[in-house]
Amino acid sequence: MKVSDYIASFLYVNGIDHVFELSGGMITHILDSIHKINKTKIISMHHEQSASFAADAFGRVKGIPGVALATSGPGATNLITGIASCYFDSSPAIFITGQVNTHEQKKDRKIRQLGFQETNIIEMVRSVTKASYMITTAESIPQIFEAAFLIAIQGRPGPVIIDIPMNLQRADIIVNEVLPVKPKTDKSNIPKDIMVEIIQSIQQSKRPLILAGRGIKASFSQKLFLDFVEKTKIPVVLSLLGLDILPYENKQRVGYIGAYGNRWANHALGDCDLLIVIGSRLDIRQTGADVISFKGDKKIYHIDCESAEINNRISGCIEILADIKDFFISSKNVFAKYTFEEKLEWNERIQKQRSEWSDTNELKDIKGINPNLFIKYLSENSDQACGYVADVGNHQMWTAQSLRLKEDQVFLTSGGMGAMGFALPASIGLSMANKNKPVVIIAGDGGFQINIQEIQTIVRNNLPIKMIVLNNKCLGMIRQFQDSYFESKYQSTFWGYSAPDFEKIAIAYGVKAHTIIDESEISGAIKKMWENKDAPFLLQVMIDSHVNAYPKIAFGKPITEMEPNSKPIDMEGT
Ligand SMILES: Cc1ncc(C[n+]2csc(CCOP(=O)(O)OP(=O)(O)O)c2C)c(N)n1
Repeated sequence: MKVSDYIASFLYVNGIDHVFELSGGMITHILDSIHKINKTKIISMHHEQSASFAADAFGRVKGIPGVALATSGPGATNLITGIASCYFDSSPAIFITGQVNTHEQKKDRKIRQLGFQETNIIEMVRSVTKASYMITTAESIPQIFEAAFLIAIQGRPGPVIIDIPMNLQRADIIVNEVLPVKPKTDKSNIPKDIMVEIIQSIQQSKRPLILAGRGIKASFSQKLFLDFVEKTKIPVVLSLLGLDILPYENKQRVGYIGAYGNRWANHALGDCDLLIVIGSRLDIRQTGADVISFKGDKKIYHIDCESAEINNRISGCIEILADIKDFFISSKNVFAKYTFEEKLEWNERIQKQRSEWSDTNELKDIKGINPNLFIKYLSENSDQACGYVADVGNHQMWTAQSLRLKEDQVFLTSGGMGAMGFALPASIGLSMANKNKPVVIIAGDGGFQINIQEIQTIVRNNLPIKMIVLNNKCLGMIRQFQDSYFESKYQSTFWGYSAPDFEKIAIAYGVKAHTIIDESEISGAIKKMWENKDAPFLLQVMIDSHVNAYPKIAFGKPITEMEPNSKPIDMEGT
């Protein structure tokens, strides 16, 4: 069997029905084989970075690896941002890069390059992959693909790269049958004692809280999580990547926490006496820089599948090292015999703060459209969407603060990598992972310009992607940073920066588009956007350049002290 035919068969046998790529000489054999076998759809994009983000989104929601391919040299290096995004946000993915023929590789020679476009991609991405393979023999390929698949999905999911020289792609190997890979079924061993201890802690606590992170979705245990939450009656705060774990209407959902978290949710996090952290790594964007006040006197149970993530920044946590799904299965059995009371006073306090500090009232005296209000209205009127993808910047924070997610709607964004340019290509992966259902993107004018070329991929594939550009004519998040720390000297964010009229750009691509400048136009614009639910649409929402993302933790202070009321005591490094 030709190696490239084996690869194509491996992909479809393992349920990978879409791959994302930009062509080049060194991957032509593989593309030709995928085309010939005709089971997996090849989605040709206009930048390998986009292909990597689409694969990230696809893998994130499907739970099997998203796959992106690129040619050697610039194709491979263009994948790197997306590879790192998968690594930091725990998305299962396999990246396949073509490499020059084995006899054209420089190997140990003290030269820079031998073959045209020869680049050592494996060395470059070692620190942002779970495993990286440079293929040296054709016979090793089946074993390496099986290993890559398992590594990508098992434990904490992440990316694997396989670099395949051109001559080995066209070699022949002996394969009797290409079979699906069987994941291992090892179970984490969680001692019953610790479960009983958690139960007692919950019963004794006056102000218990759960912090839910992406680990719950990554382990596909959302349903089990719901059972856990209902059983224990504990209110839940959500991290940025955990935003879609509970629908907005769930009565135990408190809100979004962190650097730009909902004020009432950050207060709940600051004031709780018992915190159960599940699948969240307590990074600086969640806890703020003041780790001492974050820990305070509270008891923290931290459940995660990676030991190094526990007691990392926040010390004094009680470690439960387990696969999240196993934790829920085990807790279900042990917790069944116990009853839990709702902590009425605590819940009332949270609800009171929530009504006093509503997310749509944070921005005072602004000109034009209030972005929080826009996001609220958008999400209250977009039931047709299977999910939302936010890019990176202030618009991402307004979205996280104000999105009213319905049951089963997903929310994706670039968390750990924080990569501008993520939303447009990721929406393609998300829609395709959901049988081409509608997806809403929320992007800023800066990030949208990074992968704007993918409007063409949307058009060619006739995807129902609704692109919302919150156009504040500046790189808003960094412009806000310059207001805080650089006396409003707006170099490179406002000064020396520009954005086009995105409505005109969309029309040039053949996409219907519309622009609004006033709050009175919001309702009509969203109706227009959904008039044809199956077609792409671009809505440009003009936002005043000086509108900030608030509240924001006053950097260096406790999580409960937020700008604009409180001022930072330190300069953030992120
Ligand atoms: C690829 C990349 N480059 C630079 C940054 C730094 N950065 C973070 S937010 C931001 C501004 C984003 O501007 P825009 O997309 O217009 O969104 P806004 O903040 O205005 O809502 C920048 C430059 C980044 N996160 N990613």
